[in-house]
Amino acid sequence: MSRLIVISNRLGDPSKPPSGGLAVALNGALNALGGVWMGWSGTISDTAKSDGDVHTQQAGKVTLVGVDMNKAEHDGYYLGYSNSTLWPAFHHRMDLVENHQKDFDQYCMVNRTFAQHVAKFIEPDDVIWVHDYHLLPLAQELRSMGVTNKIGFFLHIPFPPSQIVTAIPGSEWWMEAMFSYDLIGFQTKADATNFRLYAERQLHEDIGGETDTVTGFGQSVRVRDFPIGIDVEQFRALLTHEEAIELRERLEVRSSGRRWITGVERLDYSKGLPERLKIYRQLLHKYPENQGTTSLVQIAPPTREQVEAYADIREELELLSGAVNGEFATIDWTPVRYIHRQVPRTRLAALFSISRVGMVTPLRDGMNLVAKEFVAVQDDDDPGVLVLSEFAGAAEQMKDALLVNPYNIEHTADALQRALHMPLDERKERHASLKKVVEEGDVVTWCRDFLEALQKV
Ligand code: GDG
Repeated sequence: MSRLIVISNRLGDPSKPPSGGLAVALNGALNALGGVWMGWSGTISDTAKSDGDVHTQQAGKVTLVGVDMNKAEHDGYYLGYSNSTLWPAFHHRMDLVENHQKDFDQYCMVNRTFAQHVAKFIEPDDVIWVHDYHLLPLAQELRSMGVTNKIGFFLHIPFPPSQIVTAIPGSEWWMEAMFSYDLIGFQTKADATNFRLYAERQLHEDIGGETDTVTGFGQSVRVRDFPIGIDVEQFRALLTHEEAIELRERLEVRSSGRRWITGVERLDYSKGLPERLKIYRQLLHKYPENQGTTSLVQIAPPTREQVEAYADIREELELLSGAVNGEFATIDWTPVRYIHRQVPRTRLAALFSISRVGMVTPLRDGMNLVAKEFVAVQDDDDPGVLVLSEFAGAAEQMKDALLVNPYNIEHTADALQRALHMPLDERKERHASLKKVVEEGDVVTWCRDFLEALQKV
């Protein structure tokens, strides 16, 4: 079996146990196969050389390679082109896209630097797995250095329709570069189709029938959906931690006769947070029986605060949650509990498990793992209901959630009302089907399927 080389924007901290499912799955595959994980160390150092300072550390069969960045690189590659150009555009927010040549130049340079560093560790039989939009052109850089190994790429965020792709400054360059991969994995069939249609519409290629192979720029790449999952057992096990047990007990006492609607996501404009508060406000207006009995708990930890669009969304959310509370709160009932801090995972699991509704209503999302985490910890005998945006990748698999269009405030408020008052039999039936999807498509399966497909190319 070949060794595995993983390259992602951020290298996990090996001194801490991996918290997310992705780190668990990648660590699992790396430990089984041996290999290298390379990414940004998390350090911004003004003394970092323009070609990056590199630190290596051995953890069993895995070599961890952390690359430092200087401020110009971090600003241009990470805050700039990755998160102010690609992220908004891939989430259909062309109004937020910034276009700065210096950001694009840093993006190209950092990708080249990453390729130069990782090339030193690559052995002839290794397979290489590159992650996410920060590193779209990495394979082409490696090919130009003579690397002939199999290289796969997985995109964690949505892949937009071709008209959006062509509107992104720099896209013709990295679209061509993407054809240097052997395999590209997307979250959904819809994303994979968008990629194929780009080849047909922009490159005038014949994409033929049901084949996974897409041709462009004289090269061919395999393209398929690999929906990511969670580590189901690890997430469920959080409920046995003392902190989770204690929180559940406290919430259960407080919530006798009350219902919780829960939302958890980074404070990102793609997650539809202002719309969620408007939907909840509409629920309280249209169905006043929920006043005094139903609360929305919204956890939204800060993210990418140096990017301007994120400061704007924070302000909007604070105004809206204040307004809903001002309008509806009573002395002994708070409608919205808005927490703008990171909450420990044990507490998240406990909160999901006592919630009547999981409200996962992004305006656009690659997959959305919160939807799967919510389902994983429901009580089979009295499960909560998942209200899920049709614009989350997860909607392609989780068809027994209540699927909603979060832009339609009125209809989504109706769906929320339906979820809050759904009879037990229907809740159980929907939950059983969703649980099967989550268990059968866990993160270990995702990782194995991708690597098997890459080996076979
Ligand atoms: C990208 C794509 C795709 C959230 N708040 C807290 C916290 N979280 C955890 C959640 C979940 C994770 O962060 C978020 O994952 P998502 O999938 O929901 O979203 P993104 O961060 O945008 O991830 C996405 C994913 O990549 C994987 O491919 O699904 O579409 O955008 O695990 O529980 N965790 C803790 N405290 C919090 O306050 N501890």
